[in-house]
Amino acid sequence: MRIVDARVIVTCPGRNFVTLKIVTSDGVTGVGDATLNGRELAVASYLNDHVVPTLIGRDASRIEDTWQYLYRGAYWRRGPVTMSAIAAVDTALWDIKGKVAGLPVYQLLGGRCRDGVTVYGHANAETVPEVLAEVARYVDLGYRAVRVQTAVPGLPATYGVGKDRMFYEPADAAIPTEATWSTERYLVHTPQVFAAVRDEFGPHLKLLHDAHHRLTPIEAARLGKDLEPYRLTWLEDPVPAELQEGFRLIRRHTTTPIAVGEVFNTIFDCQQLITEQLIDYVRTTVVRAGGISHLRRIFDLAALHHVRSGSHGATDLSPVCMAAALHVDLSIPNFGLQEYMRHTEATDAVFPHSYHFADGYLHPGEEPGLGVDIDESAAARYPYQPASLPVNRLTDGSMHNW
Ligand code: KDG
Ligand code: MG
Repeated sequence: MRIVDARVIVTCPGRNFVTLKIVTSDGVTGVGDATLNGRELAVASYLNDHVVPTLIGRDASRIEDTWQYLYRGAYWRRGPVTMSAIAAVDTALWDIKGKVAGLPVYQLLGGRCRDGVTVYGHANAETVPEVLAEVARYVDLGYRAVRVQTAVPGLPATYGVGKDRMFYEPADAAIPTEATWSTERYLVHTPQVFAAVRDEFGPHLKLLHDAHHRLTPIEAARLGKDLEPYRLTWLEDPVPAELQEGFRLIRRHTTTPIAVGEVFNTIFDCQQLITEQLIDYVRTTVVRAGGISHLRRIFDLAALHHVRSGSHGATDLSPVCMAAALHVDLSIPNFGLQEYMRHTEATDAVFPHSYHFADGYLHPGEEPGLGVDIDESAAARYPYQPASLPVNRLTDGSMHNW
């Protein structure tokens, strides 16, 4: 079974997505997500110019060998562009393998470890009373876990708080918009938000919060300590993770669990964090971390060290990535939580899928392969639109992390 065609499809049904569709000599097709928010065309070019020509004629059943070929063969290892491109090929080949076997991919990965995949949604709003109403909306929908973000009083706009309620999308302009940040204001405000949410919803709802890489280790330690009474399931991305040793300092001061990893692209980005047990959840996902094959390696290493998965599932990861993530989530022993930001109706129509939400869980469905596809004629109706993620400045104008 040879690869006879590989097409890179860029579409913008509300936001940009890059999808690879591989076709075999038997007419079986497989899809992989290659979307890298704000840098979509870089991955499309990497695939079109450097990967697709090497795929034609290759044996579609050799997933690991193809992964090694693309990883070692690039010479320039790692990085989000390379690893998103490799992820797309790997995911599409797992999809094909499942279809050929007549089995959903989670069965090829060892079968179910659980009945469903627990997901968390995003409650975000300007004020505390408004965010309480948003959390209530998710609880009413059946969610068992909710991420909570509010505006910080005194700042014009804050990460995680969008115009739309269910469909937060930060990539909002061709040239990045500029946000303003004050760590001092944020550190005072955030514990008050969680005090109110815990008070309203009691001890059992899982609560999460994303600091989005904005703190220093000692500031993160302070926030973790101040949040301890509200028993968060995790505090996400407290500091930028280039300096992995920084997490030792956070750990020394707080029992608030730490989640990191949506920007990681290989096992080497989280090796120290995992093996030194500096984190509790690793948030890598299929498209960012080299596909199903490499993500499984990360989660296996994590399992040895009592670290659980918490895969990224923002709207900039396509339904193809979400479907693939669910097959992994269902089949690993150390699953923690899966992020689930809903896609718009237009996106769902371009990517018909069998996964579905029920009672706080996502289920990948029982279709052979991943159970997701791209409707190419629907995709063609939504041409690429340039869109960038914002940048962030402190109140004195200095550049900060967004
Ligand atoms: O493209 C960037 C988004 O995926 C990111 O801002 C979302 O941090 C995020 C999250 O946890 O979903
Ligand atoms: Mg995040």
